[in-house]
Amino acid sequence: MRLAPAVTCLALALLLHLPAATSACADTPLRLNEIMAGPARDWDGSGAFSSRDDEWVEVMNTGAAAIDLSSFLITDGDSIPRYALSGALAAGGHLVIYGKTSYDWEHATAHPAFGLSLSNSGDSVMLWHVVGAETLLVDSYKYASHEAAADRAIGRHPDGTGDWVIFDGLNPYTGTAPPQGNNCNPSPAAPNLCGETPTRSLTWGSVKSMYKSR
Ligand SMILES: [Ca+2]
Ligand SMILES: [Ca+2]
Repeated sequence: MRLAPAVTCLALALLLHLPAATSACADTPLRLNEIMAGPARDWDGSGAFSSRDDEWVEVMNTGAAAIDLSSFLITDGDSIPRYALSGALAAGGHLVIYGKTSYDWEHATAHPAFGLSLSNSGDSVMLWHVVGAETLLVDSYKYASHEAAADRAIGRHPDGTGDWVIFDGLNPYTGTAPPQGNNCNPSPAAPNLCGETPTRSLTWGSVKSMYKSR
């Protein structure tokens, strides 16, 4: 069953361990856009595969202006902070947080250090916005185990705004449980495309800025 967004925000906010959570949803164009919970290759380009470090979560600025990311947090289903974003994200921009980035942040900030901690048997990813004394839920996605199989990403399609589908080009899903796969490849730090022509071209400068957060 899919809950209405307002109900989802209320239910999840009540579970939050962070101080002063509220039942409201934040008004920001930043969205969760793609999730790799079951990596089976070296996604972060470190030269080695790690089931912890090579997990990733992609966020997208779906708005028309740049966003200051300094008050956004990512948690998994247990609501423990896994990463606090920083810097800015251009209009239409995509940013990937790898498990290694999360692990390093957890170490530096004295949080339990497990990386993004995305369970392969199903979990949730939540994006929060700290506004004054309140911590508002911006976006969340709960996935099942078939969405977290090896090298399958779950992402919005169309990019930024669509429903969640499995980008399963690297490991096709043949079962019947929703969501289904689209046989397209995961796209960390790039638009979630599947057959369509990119609507905007990336400059080399914008590509470099996306990877600065690694
Ligand atoms: Ca790696
Ligand atoms: Ca993507």
